[in-house]
Amino acid sequence: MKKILLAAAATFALMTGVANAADSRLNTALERGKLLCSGHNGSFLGFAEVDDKGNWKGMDIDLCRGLAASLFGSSEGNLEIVPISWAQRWPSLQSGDIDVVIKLSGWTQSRDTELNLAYSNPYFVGAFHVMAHAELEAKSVADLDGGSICVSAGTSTERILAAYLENNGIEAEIIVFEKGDEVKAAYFNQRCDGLILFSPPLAATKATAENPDAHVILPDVLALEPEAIIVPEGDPKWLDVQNWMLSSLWFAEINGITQANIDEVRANPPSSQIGKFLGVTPGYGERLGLSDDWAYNLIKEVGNYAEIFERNVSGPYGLPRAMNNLYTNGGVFYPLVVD
Ligand SMILES: N[C@@H](CCC(=O)N[C@@H](CS)C(=O)NCC(=O)O)C(=O)O
Repeated sequence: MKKILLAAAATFALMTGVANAADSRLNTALERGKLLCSGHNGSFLGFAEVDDKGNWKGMDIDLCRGLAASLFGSSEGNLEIVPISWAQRWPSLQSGDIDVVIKLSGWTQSRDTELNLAYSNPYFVGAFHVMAHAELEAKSVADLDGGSICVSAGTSTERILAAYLENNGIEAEIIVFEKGDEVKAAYFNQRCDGLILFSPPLAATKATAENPDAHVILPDVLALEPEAIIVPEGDPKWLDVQNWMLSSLWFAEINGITQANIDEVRANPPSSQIGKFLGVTPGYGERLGLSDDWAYNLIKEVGNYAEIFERNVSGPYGLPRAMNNLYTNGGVFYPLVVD
């Protein structure tokens, strides 16, 4: 009887994707002693860029590094960036080839429901725009009617483009490629009249083009997309770690805690709340299954949210914080309550 009950419980857990604490991917990563985090198949400017020696950088990579530091104290020797395409994100996560998807991934209903994925609070909100060859003199996406637009396969961008064209009665051919580099090369080789990208990589693509003035970013906002960290559904412990990591980046920013001053702040915390946040007094880590000084290790490794944004996005590509600012500066982000 007991056996049958156990088997039934296991089947239920499989069907619903409910994991107990022991099967959490948090434990899998801790036991392995290494975090397996999503990379990109090529360079995705601002978020996951790789050089010819295989060194990664970018905002998503910093979040991977920060997560590894939160788990292990430092990312050094404890992080593997696994290069995957956009389309490989979900199979790689489900198979365990990666522990987490941190790859500028949009929260869409089909992914949320049909693919059994769970989303953190968004960490980036961005707009989709189309860039066109200036010689076409297009003033909006409607002026590309009868033409073509290039897009990456297996992305929400592909669906957003199709919906926008349909909703606005614009007849443009959608040409898809698997790799971001192919999409951009096709556009630059005049295979398509327009190129749709998320605004940060689009700004970067224009800025680094051979002749930036030969391209115009059209003003239409095709959609806004909130980007979140994604874990398998039914693993609340692992999801909690993602949410508290993101929150800690905003908590540090709002309290003026930076990579440079964190040791000073920790030596003399200005409040008991900040003392707890930095692990001077216990509590902030234990409840998550982490060490109490995990947030200290996180900020020490990558800095606060503003520092990550400046290092990867606004510094190199000039993209303003805009709605990705803290609410105190007119943006949409805020930390959760540290108590
Ligand atoms: N947010 C998208 C993924 C990002 C995306 O759509 N990337 C597109 C538009 S920025 C692309 O073509 N990226 C260029 C590249 O892969 O280099 C999703 O969740 O599916």
